[in-house]
Amino acid sequence: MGVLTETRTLSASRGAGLHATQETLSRDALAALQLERLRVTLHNAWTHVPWQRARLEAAGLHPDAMRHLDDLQGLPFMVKNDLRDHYPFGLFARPVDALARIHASSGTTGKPTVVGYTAADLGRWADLMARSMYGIGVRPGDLVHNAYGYGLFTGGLGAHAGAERLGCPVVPMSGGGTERQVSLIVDFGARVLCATPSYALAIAEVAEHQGVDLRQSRLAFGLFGAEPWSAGMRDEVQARLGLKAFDIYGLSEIMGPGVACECECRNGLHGWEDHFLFELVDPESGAPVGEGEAGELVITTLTKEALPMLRYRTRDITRVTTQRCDCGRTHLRILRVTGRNDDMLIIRGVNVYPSQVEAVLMGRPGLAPHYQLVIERQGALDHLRVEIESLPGVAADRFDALAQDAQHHIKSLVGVTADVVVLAPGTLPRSQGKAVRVRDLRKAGPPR
Ligand code: DLL
Repeated sequence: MGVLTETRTLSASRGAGLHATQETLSRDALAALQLERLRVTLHNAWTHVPWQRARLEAAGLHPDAMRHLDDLQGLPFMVKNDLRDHYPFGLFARPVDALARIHASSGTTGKPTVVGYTAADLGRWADLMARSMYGIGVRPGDLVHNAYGYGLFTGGLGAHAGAERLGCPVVPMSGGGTERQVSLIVDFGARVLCATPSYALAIAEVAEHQGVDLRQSRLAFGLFGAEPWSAGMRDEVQARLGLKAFDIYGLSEIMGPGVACECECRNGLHGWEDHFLFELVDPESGAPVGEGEAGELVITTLTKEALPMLRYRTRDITRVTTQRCDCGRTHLRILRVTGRNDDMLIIRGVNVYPSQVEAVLMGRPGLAPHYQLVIERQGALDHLRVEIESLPGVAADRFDALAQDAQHHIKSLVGVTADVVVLAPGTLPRSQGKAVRVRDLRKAGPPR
């Protein structure tokens, strides 16, 4: 049976992982499997995607001539614009009538990025989501409350299919209607909450306003991702929802949620190497960076039929380790994704990721975990203003002192000068999906 049509029996009964054999393959066995699957993927791309074939030919890479995984490094990277340039289906390796589903990400400018799946692709995606959920401790029968958005975004349907595959009943809530989310979490006895971390926090806040203590609910696991979040944010959502929060990573171009996920050790996210080849490169030069160094994640799909992606630059900055995890899984771990390359701000020559500012702000006395960075042009210089809410009950005459304190810590820990403005609770918009952390007023023209 070819690897692209493989079916697998899920055995949840033994071993640490749902797919214990695949999750604990030796690094050598994993590399051998990756090479075999890479050849199949290259064949698929070569045969069915003219643009990919031209690239492979130009790089002198015939699929059969692949001797080593490193041979792939001769191939130039793919970027998001390659998908946009071939909008909508130009890079698909299957005709539309052979697809089972299409997703798309909106993007702020221009055409959306469109991705497609065969039925077998959807099956493998469900498997990987089920594997990810099992790895954090979710078990068949646990009720999953899914507050990721359903629709073109991959979060909702991705988590949904994974939960069903694992044998969990799913409540397909999608985002929004937060008061109702709170009642159903309590009334149905959800064990698992799937949401962006910022929306999980919004749910906690609405529950508190309603006088509902979700810490007393049956919630035990949070599977949070789709946006960067800091360790402080993890502490916050855990304390307010009374669950253990886990980080899950993915992107629609590669699959959707479940490309990588934390295990019970919560010491990095296992990137599922039997289905993806991960590289880490210097974002400037494109050269490989060593283990433990920060770089941009580049991913090649190894089992996708409909949309094989070869050396896709994710723009996500992280670090990687191949050291064996205490859980026994051998698949590499990507460390917390601190932000996208595109999110990086340059404020008076200092490079800043919003998540760095978040890491400083979380847990500072008197401050709530609701913030936004506002970038303005002042004369020839960019200026950063950090707007953050106070905790409820903090007297307004303390706001200035809290702002001074936060400003000082941002300067000393991130190295950037910011004006901090402390606002009353409830002032800033709440997210129902991915939080908008940056308001860039530089492109809005001069103030009127
Ligand atoms: O956000 C897929 C997803 C859904 C992942 C639900 C996890 C949970 P896209 O909308 O295509 O797909 O956005 C992908 O979101 O390149 C990262 O920049 C960011 N991202 C996703 N997960 C994380 C995470 C989904 N755990 C983009 N930490 C990615 C930080 C994340 N950033």
